Amino acid sequence: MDGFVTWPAEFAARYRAAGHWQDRTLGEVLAEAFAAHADRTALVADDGRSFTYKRLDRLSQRLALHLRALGLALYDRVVLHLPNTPEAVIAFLGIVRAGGIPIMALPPHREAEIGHFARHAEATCYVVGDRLRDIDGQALAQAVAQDCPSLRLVLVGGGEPRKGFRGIAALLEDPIEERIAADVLPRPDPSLPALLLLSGGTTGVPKLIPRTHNDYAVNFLRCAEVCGLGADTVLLIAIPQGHNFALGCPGLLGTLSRGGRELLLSSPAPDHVIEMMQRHRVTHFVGVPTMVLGLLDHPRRKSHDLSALRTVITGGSKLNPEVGMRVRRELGCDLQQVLGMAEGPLFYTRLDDPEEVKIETQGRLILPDDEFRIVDPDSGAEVEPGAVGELWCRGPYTIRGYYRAAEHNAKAFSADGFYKSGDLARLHPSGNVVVDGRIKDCINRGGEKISSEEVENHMLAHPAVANCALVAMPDARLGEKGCAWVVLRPGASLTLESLTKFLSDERRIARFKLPERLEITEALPLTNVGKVDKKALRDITATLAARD
Ligand code: OOB
Repeated sequence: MDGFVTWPAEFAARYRAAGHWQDRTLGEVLAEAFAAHADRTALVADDGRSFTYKRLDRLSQRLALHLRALGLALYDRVVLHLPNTPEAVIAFLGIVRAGGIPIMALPPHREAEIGHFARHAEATCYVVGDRLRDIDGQALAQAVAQDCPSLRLVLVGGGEPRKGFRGIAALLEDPIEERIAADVLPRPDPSLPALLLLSGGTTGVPKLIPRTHNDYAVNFLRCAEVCGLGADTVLLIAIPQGHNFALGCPGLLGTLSRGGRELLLSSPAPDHVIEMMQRHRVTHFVGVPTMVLGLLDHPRRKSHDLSALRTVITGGSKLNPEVGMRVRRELGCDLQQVLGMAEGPLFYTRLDDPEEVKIETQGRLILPDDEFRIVDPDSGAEVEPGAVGELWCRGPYTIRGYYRAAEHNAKAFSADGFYKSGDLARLHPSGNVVVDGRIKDCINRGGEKISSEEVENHMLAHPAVANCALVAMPDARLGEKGCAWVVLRPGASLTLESLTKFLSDERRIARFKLPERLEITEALPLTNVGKVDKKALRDITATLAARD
């Protein structure tokens, strides 16, 4: 497959010999779960619908057959862009079972992001929600289709499909399996990509992350084990289903692999979450630290029965240890931290780690063949144990390269194949790691990653902007938000409103990427090599934000 970087043969052999890679497709791994738990409930949604394993199996196979009949070929890329509804689960499973490769877009993505994914990967199909919060999905699809010649099929989830589009609901009602045998579905090579995740992003355009059947299967199977999931698990997902954390860490797939049940919520609003946790007797809460805080601080928490809750699994951004302590104290359940990345590496605290290790560290890698280094980012030399350095990783489920990104790959990976995370970390005496900042140029807005360079490129297109920088400013609830620093063109003026309106209406970028503060300056501070001094800007921004 062009643009896909595989593991060197000696590593592939090692990962197979150790049993991490089993040369089964995701479809085959999940078929086992569908057969073993047929009559159990696999999925419950907050719209009241619920699905047994048998029904999920039948519907996803039906959709796979329809996709095949509609012309989807083996390894065709499909942009998957649905809100958190059962259709998102069925479509994911259906695409994978048809041998297609879903690109896991996030609901807030708009023309800028979707158009880029579709063109870059030459997608042939786009699966879009009729509505994605305040976005008109079908209008978005019309705009993307105009600009992406490879796109042949648009499938719509929810609502009435507009001219030229097909509705998922109608396909799911048509029992094509009575006309066409399942053996028309091609079997993908398990060592090739099964899905494309999105990178948190530090570059001008978001990168696509190829995850193979072999690597993603061991990813979610092992996560389910590390998190202690079982047939009695009710796992709550309120972050986007297409995000790695919600999909396979352990997420939907880990839960299914154990015969458990996923409760899929359309919104992470604390009122809704707490209500659903009580009603469905949730045992595992999955969320970013902002959501954990929302739960702890909920004014009516005590009047809700959350006694089924066993574990709060949190990651995506740094958990304040104080908040971690409150989980045990106020919710009376266990806390499990995960430092995860779409590129692969997964660090989890273990359920039998000492209490302070669970609270103060972000965990350790999950497979014996996982490797990590903490290095001086300039020389690549390992730092003294306990010192802070950049975290590098390599292993059976960590990619060796982004999809179709040879130039960037040369910088993002070491010569011997370690992924350079851009995160700063140190080794804790327990053997776990502690995240201690980052060197990559991005903003972590409550777990949502914003690439500064990407937004800066869009800002530079504004006629009033001569130069600019986007940096993080501290925020009590979200951890960080974006602050734009702008040098104006002579005689020009700019307000935060006019800038965000431009980014939103003209540049069509996702709303979470919009700057939330604007500072006008005569000149941006520079480092002694002449680059914009982001550290200095972050420091000034923090001071300004603290003053308000
Ligand atoms: C998860 O994945 P991504 O790809 O959205 O973001 C990865 C980045 C990491 O490089 C790190 O900067 C940050 O998010 N991060 C954390 C963290 N977990 C992720 N920073 C501090 N503490 C943590 N616990 O965010 C992700 C993927 C799978 C599972 C969980 C999270």
